[in-house]
Amino acid sequence: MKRYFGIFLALILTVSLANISARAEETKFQTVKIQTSAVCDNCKTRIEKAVNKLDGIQKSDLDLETKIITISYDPAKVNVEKIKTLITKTGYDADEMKADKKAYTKLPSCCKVDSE
Ligand SMILES: [Cu+2]
Repeated sequence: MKRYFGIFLALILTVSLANISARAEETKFQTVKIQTSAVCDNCKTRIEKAVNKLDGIQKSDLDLETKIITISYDPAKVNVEKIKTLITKTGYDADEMKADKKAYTKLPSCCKVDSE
């Protein structure tokens, strides 16, 4: 009987520990919304891919209707400034930061805001 009680205790302990770490994982991440200059699906994929490569990014999703990208990130590993800089280096505006000119010229013509 004593042995079963021990197993029972161990089980409870395991379950509650798993719960605590799951909660810690959730609160670890912060969310930021950044206005970009994405035009099409291509842009969406390109920006999300670039952002997801950064260390500390949990997930990112760009809404093409508003051109706003919503990003969950770990503030201990990455900051908003870094994320915005990366987006500009990919060729797109990020809030008040303008797209890197060189990167922008490399974009396919369908992805340019002022497609001449
Ligand atoms: Cu595009």
